[in-house]
This record gives sequence, C-alpha cells and structure tokens, in this order.
Amino acid sequence: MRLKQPFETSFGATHDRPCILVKLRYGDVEGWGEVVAGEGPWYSYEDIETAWHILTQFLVPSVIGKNVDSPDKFYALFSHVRGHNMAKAGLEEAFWDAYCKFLKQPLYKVIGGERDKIESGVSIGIKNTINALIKTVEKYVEEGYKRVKIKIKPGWDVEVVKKLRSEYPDLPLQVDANSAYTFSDASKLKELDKFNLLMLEQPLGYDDLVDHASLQEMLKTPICLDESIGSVDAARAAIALKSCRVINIKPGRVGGILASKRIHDLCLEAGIPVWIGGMLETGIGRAHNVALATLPNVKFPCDISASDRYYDEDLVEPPFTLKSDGVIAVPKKHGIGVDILEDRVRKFTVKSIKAKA
Ligand code: OSB
Ligand code: MG
Repeated sequence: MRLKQPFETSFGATHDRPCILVKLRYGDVEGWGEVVAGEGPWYSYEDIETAWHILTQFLVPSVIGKNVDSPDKFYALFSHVRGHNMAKAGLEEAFWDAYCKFLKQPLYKVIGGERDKIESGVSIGIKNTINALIKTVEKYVEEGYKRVKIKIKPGWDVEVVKKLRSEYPDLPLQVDANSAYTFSDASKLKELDKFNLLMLEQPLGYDDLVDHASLQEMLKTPICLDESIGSVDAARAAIALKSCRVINIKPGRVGGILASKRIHDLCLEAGIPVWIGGMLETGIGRAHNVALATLPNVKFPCDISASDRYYDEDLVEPPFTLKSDGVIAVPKKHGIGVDILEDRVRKFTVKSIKAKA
C-alpha cells in the first residue's frame, strides 16, 4: 500500500507499507485481520517475510479445520509458537471478526467496549525542516485532530518541540522516540519537561524496562511504553518496576485482541491509563484498533487517524473519517463493522495462498 506521504521515524522512512491480510472462514461467515509487520526488522524483529513464513508454516496449519468456539480456544491452538506476535495477531483478528459476525454482534461490544466514538490523534513523522513540520501540524489541526504526536530523535527533539510549543501553546502534544536514546541522554530528555507534553513515548531501548524506570523517576512528563510492552508479562513487569505511567497498546505488537484486552484490564487495575497505537494500518487493522479504543481504560486520544491521512484508496467501505470534533465513529455492524472491498484488495495483491482443511 503506497502511503500518501512517506512516514519517517527514528529508525527510517516508510514509503510503501507491505501488508498481509488474513481472511478466515468460520461456519458461513468470514473474518478479516491484518498483519502489521513492516518491510524490515526495525520496529520489531518481525518483518513481512518472517510473518508470511510463520503464518503459512506454523499458525495456519495449526488452526485449519479445527472446531473451536471461543477466541481463547482459537489462540490456544498456536500459543506454543514463541513470539511472532504480529503474525499471530493478524490471524487472531480474523477469527474475532468472524466470531463476532457469527454471534451477530459488533466486535467492540463483544470485548466490552463502552463508547460509540473514539478520540483520534495524529502521529507525524520527522520532516526536513521545522517549518515543514509546523505546516503539517497546521493542516491536521485544521482538519480537526485534537492531539498531535511528533516523532523525535537525537538532533530533532528539544528545539523542535520548543518551536512547535511556541506556535501551539495549548495543543495536546506528545513525542515518540522509538527507542532512539539511551540513559546517558537523560539530561537532554529532562529538558522536555518544560513543554507540558502529554507523554514521552518509548525513549529508551525496546526491551529495557530498568532504565525506563530510572528515567521515569527523574521526569515530570509521563513515559508511555510502546515497543517495550511485547506481552502481558512485559506489561506486568513494567507496572511492577514503575517503568512508565502510560501504556500504548497495539494488537500487532502483543499478539492480538485477547492479549490487548488483558493488558488493558491489568492496567485498569493498576491505575495505568492506556491508549491504542497504530502501525499505519489499512482500514482492516484500523477497524480492529477502533474496537479496542472503545474500552473504558482508554484515556487518551489514539493513533487512529482517518483513512485519508494514510491512503488514497483504503480497503474498506465506508472508510474511516474524522468528524469536525476530532472523533471517529465506531462502526455498528457485526464484527469489525466495515465491508472489505475485495476487488481493491485483489488489485493490490502480489501474492496469495489458500489453505484448506
Ligand atoms: O511507534 O507508534 C509508533 C508507525 C509505525 C511504526 C511505529 C509507530 C508508528 C506510528 C504511526 O506512530 C501511528 C499511526 O498508525 O498513525
Ligand atoms: Mg510508538
């Protein structure tokens, strides 16, 4: 999927987002899920090829033809596969969609969601100049986005935030470093405390909970962990170590909807607010994220923007649109609540495989 604009983070720029879609038949209904693994092992060790391999060689063969009547039992069919959460999540999401269609319920209701619209934020990549960034922010604020996240990295941080803050003193603003710093940068990161940021996302190593705890103790700004929360157990550890005050939940990163819900519930109990992150999904993965964003402990706007922020032609009907008050309506139909434009999916397909019992 060609992005409308390249998206640059501290680990590089994405122009085209490869994606694996999973279509699963359950009785007489079909469900869809999306694998969010990218072109290379930068955000995570998974990439599009490892996900294809794990799905076709291990996950799909373990579920095909099996008779299960709940998402837990479905997940248990392949929980012996270690890691590879993005591959698992795409398959598990497809099951949830089909399962909810079978129950004749919208997904958000089945998982315990409590709202019919979600607050949408926008995540803006690294730009060549501060002026280009400010122009981009201006455009999204005009469109109605109520919260802005910008990507930072060494050399594109304090000065950028300072300039942006001076233009937008009251804008709900947060920054995401995608692990671009180490604890030796603590004094630089401490300077960010001056700018009243909602949170500082994943400043340090992707699997480092200990230094994040030390850094959080030094900062007034809440740390939000993304990459470091790869499982329910990692969330438990981060809470116990006080490594963060906020958690970003992405189903792809944690292995699907069930794990996302467990982390949500754990955080609710621990008094840690959460929000739902994004991986530049098409409308299919986005629909799953929207359902998760209706859960009660989602306390911040999510990285769930409108379809037209990413793609000229999304894969679902209706596409996700932003209302003028910065919210996205939650689809009410059964399952993920959007129709898949299969002709369009075919148009973009480069490879497909069909598994039969
Ligand atoms: O760290 O949140 C991130 C996109 C790709 C990989 C990692 C991240 C992101 C985003 C984009 O920030 C969020 C979105 O989908 O709009
Ligand atoms: Mg992030």
